[in-house]
Amino acid sequence: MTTSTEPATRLQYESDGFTIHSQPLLPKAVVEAAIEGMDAVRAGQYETGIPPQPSSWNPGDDPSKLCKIEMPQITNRSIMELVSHPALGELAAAITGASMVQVWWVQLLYKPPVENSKEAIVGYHQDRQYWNVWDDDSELFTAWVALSDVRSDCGPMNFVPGSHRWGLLNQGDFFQDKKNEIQVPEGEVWSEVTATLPPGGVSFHHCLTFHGSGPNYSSRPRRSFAIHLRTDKSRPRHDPPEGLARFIDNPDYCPIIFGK
Ligand SMILES: O=C(O)CCC(=O)C(=O)O
Repeated sequence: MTTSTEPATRLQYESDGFTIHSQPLLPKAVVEAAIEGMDAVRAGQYETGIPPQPSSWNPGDDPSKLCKIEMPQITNRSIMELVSHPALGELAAAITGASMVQVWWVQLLYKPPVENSKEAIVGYHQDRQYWNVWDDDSELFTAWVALSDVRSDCGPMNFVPGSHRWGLLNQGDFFQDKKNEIQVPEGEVWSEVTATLPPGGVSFHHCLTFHGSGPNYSSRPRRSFAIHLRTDKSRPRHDPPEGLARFIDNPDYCPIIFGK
């Protein structure tokens, strides 16, 4: 895909550490099928016969908690179709200038409305603090695809512009709000940009960009997939790859969505 917005999008990603594609990128039918897939996985129905990877939320768990299920694409074909959609690969490559883009891990995220819970938040963190299985300087980033209309009242993600240049601070926590403990480097400023997205819209963020999200005050669930991507400029720390990188040699789990 070549659009006139590409250079601006790449520049924004490089300068801010994220970019928000607020027009639907993925076709409605793909999104709707993936919503059905999401509901099936949440109910413990595994179309391929393969369960997801061990997760912090399992079918039958408290519906008021943030539902985070690891590697849902291996259990459901419609989810695999969404995460491996060529439009995603092409935009990811345009943003990074990469010659290869691979999906290496996926998380299903379902944030219930606040009437059920105030605990369903994502604390500010840098993804890289959880990704030590990759060599330093590996090019790693995330495509966050909305399946529902993620408006400002739905607990959308917030990004801290420029924080991808602060290095790995190893502060913050996905599961708890520790924002007040994060020490902003001298001379830098903490500001937040909210990523509202329509169904099928996508944001991309660098692995060092601080991000988090608050409660969902709307009456609808916030539905999304965090699709963790790598480029040709990345290398696992171990041989064979370990931890979250352990499936990268299996294209049925980790499809290459751009290049070879
Ligand atoms: O869904 C959220 O609010 C945060 C997701 C996240 O941390 C990520 O995509 O890296």
